[in-house]
Amino acid sequence: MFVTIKQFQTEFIEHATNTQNLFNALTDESLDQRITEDHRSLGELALHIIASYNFIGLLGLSTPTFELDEARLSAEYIQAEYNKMINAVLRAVVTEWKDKTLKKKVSIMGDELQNGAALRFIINHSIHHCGQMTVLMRQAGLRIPGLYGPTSDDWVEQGETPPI
Ligand code: NI
Repeated sequence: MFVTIKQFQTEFIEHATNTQNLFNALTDESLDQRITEDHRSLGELALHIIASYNFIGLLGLSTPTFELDEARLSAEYIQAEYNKMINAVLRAVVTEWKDKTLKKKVSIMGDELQNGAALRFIINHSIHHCGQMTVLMRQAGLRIPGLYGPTSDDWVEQGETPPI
């Protein structure tokens, strides 16, 4: 769990920057990419990541609630909504909480956890779905930016042979 706001801020900015790069590689045509009809499409995974930040509101922070506007759905809409949400989350945590707030316990859907652990959970959850997105992005033929390590596209672009 996070014990200081600074610690959260540093990691959140790194994660949000990586994820924004990933979302920026999406195209309108790729949003319906899916493995089977029973699983989320690439666009649905991205929207799920944005909507998962609605959870932050349950911690008492004044963050916006994301609601999908079907009529505006596009890669550009997803990229802009993600950007809006992460900036709001970062601003809220940094301005509304102190280090000691991270130790306070909060009850979420029957589970009691500390705020610092809840923030850790929300980032881990996003990483989990980003990994799923990269598989669908590969299937859709997109150029995949590195997240927590280089993708094979990064290696090739640097003139290297991707390791097996
Ligand atoms: Ni999820």
